[in-house]
Order: sequence, then structure tokens, then C-alpha cells
Amino acid sequence: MVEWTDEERAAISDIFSKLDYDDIGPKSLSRCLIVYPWTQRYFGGFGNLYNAEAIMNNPLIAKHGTTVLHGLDRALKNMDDIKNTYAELSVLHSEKLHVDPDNFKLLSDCLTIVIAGKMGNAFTPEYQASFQKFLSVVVSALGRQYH
Ligand code: ZNH
Repeated sequence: MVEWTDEERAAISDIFSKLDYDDIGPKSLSRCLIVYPWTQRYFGGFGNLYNAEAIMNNPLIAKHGTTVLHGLDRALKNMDDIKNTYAELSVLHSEKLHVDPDNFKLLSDCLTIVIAGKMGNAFTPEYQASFQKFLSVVVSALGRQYH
């Protein structure tokens, strides 16, 4: 089981309490699709992904970015059982969506960068360490049902 210090818990809940989902979600997903263009393959039905500007202005991508970011709420609410919390979403991404699990890490890195840009100096190294630990536990949980 993953152990969390009080400082880590406090940092993570502070980050989420300040999070504007409708801003950070779309920016993180669109950044991922731009920086790692092979991740676009899962979004064939999402309309125009022709270039960076099109991706950033695509309302379906924006909406999905918010959905994915809200997907992290369940980890936040179940910090001590993240693994089981994502069992179902892991099966969905593996068996139905066929998303390569390496992509979870790519998206979580984009999310970290976008949050760092937004929070500025408030995103201290301690906050970054706590947040990246949190995301790595989520990424590992999402990859659990792949075989
Ligand atoms: Zn994912 C979907 C989450 C990553 C792709 N997703 C989804 C959902 C959710 C999520 C919540 C919804 C579901 C339902 O509906 O039921 N994701 C998530 C998370 C993460 C992710 C949390 C991390 C962190 N994804 C991802 C990636 C990708 C994806 C990386 C690629 C690249 N998803 C996806 C898809 C889908 C999803 C494709 C489906 C969409 C539609 O709608 O169609």
C-alpha cells in the first residue's frame, strides 16, 4: 500500500482545491496531443486535430480534457485505495479503448507542466514531488488491468 505523509496529503488537497478543471483539463489534454502527436490516434472521432491551434480550439477535446481531469477526483477521495478505485477505468482503457498505458504517463507529465505554469511559485518542489507521486500511483493503477 502507498503511504502518504501529512504534508503530501495537504499539498495534494491544496492543489486540487485551487484547480480550475475547465481550464487545466483542456490545456493538459491538448498539450499532450500536440507534444506527443501519436496520442491523437484515440481521438479520431473528435473532429479537427489538424494543427496545434485546431487542437487547442477543439470543443470536444476541451470537454474530454475536463472529463479526464475529473477522473482524478476519485483518487483524491480514495487516497488509500487508489489501486482498486481505478480497476474499472483500467479495464475500459485496456479492453475497450485500447489506449497504450505509456500514454497515461505522458498525459500526467503534461498536467504537471500546466499546473506548474498556472500556480507559479506556489508550486514548490515539495508540491511537485507530492503531485507527481500522486499521479504515478494513478498511472500505475490505470495500467493494472492490462495483460
Ligand atoms: Zn481516458 C475516457 C479518465 C488517460 C483516452 N478517460 C475516459 C473517461 C475517464 C477517463 C473518466 C470517461 C469514461 C466513461 O465515459 O466512462 N483517462 C482518464 C484518466 C487518465 C486518462 C484519469 C489519466 C490520468 N485517456 C487517457 C489517455 C488517453 C485516454 C492518456 C489517450 C491518449 N479516455 C481516452 C478515450 C476515452 C477516454 C479515447 C473515450 C472518449 C470518448 O468519449 O469516446
